[in-house]
Amino acid sequence: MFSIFGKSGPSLLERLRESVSKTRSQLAAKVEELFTGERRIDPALLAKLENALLAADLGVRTTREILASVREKVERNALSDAAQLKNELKNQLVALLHTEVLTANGAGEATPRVIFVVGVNGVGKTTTIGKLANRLREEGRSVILCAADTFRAAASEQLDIWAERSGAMLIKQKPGADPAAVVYDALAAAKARATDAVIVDTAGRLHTKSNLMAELDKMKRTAAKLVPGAPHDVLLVMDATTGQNGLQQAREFTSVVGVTGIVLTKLDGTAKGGIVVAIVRELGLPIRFVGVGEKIEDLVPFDPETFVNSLFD
Ligand SMILES: Nc1nc2c(ncn2[C@@H]2O[C@H](COP(=O)(O)OP(=O)(O)O)[C@@H](O)[C@H]2O)c(=O)[nH]1
Ligand SMILES: [Mg+2]
Repeated sequence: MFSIFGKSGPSLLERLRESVSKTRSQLAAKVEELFTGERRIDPALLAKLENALLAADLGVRTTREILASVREKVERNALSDAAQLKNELKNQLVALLHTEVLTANGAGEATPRVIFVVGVNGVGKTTTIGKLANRLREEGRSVILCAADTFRAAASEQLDIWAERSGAMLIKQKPGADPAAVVYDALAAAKARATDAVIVDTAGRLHTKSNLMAELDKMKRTAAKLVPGAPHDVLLVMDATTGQNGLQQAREFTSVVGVTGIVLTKLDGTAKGGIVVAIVRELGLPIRFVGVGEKIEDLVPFDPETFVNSLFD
């Protein structure tokens, strides 16, 4: 099994906690008084709670559903004071975030494990690949990075830097090459060398959306021909700072490329960390990792309990 996808230790949980500090202080400023003491739950308190959740970018639908359920519990006296309200809110959020992985494809033992990384330009794909490669290398895995973003020359140069930093091997072709051909080369090399993992960087230009999606499809088919069941993971990278706008772009990808999980980057740079809930809710996909900075170690496995506790405590 690849333990990088598994549970993480206390220091990483602490880093996840740090990454939502902006969201936490914004939420706290709005809801602290709501949750303290034995304040009774009244309509004014609920209205404040609603505003705070919306401001944190939980999304209209989720906020409405949470509020409706809270109101219903208040009416039948199942909830009365603020402390209970806080617990109820946490439980609901944790439950919402526990989305099971949709594509169970037995990837645990596949060699090489083939990981596609997709998403629009600038969200942090290449950086995330470097961080992922580094985690795998720290586990003692051999890694090939595949420069299948052949659209810009700078893309493979950037990936090359991450390959060097993480101790991974880079497979690339000339700018403008067919991305599927680079995938072919990378997987052939991985098979020949019994490499543990191949991480594929992809182009993210949206203005040629239908081409992009056709290209991704071809890359997937090529991968499957060389390695049964590949790609085992298709990670969609999303930028937390784009908020709800990112969701529409994400849907374009999920509808075409069969995304298996989300990496949410730049969580360190936003006070709207509630987008985590909106993403899981709207896309029905698990968040696998969050990006908490620009450095190689700034990638943390996502954990619902830690995330929710970090938001409120
Ligand atoms: N603060 C912060 N910046 C990030 C994170 N991930 C990526 N970035 C920055 O986002 C910018 C775009 O990243 P890049 O990997 O080139 O995106 P790509 O176009 O999707 O490949 C770079 O300046 C990265 O340093 C993160 O988790 N936190
Ligand atoms: Mg890139």
